[in-house]
Amino acid sequence: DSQRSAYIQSIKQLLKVKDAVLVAHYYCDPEIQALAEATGGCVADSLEMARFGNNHPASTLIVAGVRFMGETAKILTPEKTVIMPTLEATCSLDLGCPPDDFSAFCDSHPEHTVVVYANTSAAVKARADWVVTSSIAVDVVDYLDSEGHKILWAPDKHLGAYVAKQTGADMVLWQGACIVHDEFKAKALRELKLQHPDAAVLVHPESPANVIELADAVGSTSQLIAAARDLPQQKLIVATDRGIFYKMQQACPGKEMIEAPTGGNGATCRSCAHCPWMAMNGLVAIEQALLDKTGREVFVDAKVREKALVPLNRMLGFNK
Ligand code: CIZ
Ligand code: SF4
Repeated sequence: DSQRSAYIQSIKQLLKVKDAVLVAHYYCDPEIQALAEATGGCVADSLEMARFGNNHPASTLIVAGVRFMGETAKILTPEKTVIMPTLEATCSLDLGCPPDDFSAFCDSHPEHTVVVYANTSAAVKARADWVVTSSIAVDVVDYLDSEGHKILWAPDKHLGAYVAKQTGADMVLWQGACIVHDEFKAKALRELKLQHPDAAVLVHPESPANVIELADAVGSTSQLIAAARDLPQQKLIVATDRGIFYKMQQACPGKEMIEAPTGGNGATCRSCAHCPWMAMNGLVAIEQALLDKTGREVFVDAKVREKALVPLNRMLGFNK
């Protein structure tokens, strides 16, 4: 409608005036992803968002995603102004891994190499030897295992269990979960597969193990988009945040996409799987952030930044 297009016009103008670029995650609402694309920004997973922000010449980054993504951007490019549509956009994995408790957990496993998922606070990253995203978790752990490391993994227990299974590495796991992916249900998915025997099942590894077992492809958001394009099936059942359908449909426009079921009673819940924090990145909030960054700018303590930069740079420099 006309109000939405007025916001879009205003944001386009403000991005130019403020020398800013919009970096959006795949789980943001489709109109935000479209706006990032239309304005020379990017739509990506957290690893590529970090790379893009790092390499882009704009002096201000608007990070449409969740808090840890803004923090990562600030850690990597402290000279830039990093703004988020709202600093309230957090993540259940980050919330479920408080730095002090995590540090005590590390202290109780002194012989372990600490590998943390990108979905953590800067303070947790500062305590880690490695940061990984789901797109490189298996490769990094496989490499560390081959070098003889025992691994302490945090915070996502499902992703940790999946990585341990794939690599055979010796891993102790923090017991965190993503409130979105933890809701996918194996029983209902099995029933949905029976209704659509010709469909391929795509699952993000933050989902429970019994859901992952039913998958034809398991991977990070960018890996699932590639699998959607490359698999021969014309029908796809997808277990991850529904925001991903925007890029998935671009990657394979002819294919039919079905949301994997959440909730226990066998009912396919349409549009349940959407991160409430990703959903906070709306047009109004983006415009406000560009007009007045007060209370929306990301800062990271200098000492924390210096420590967190080490495992983050390992992640960015890792080539399997
Ligand atoms: O679930 C998330 O927040 C993901 C998949 C983040 C990422 O690595 O892009
Ligand atoms: Fe965190 Fe899950 Fe939301 Fe991703 S989808 S930001 S892991 S709560």
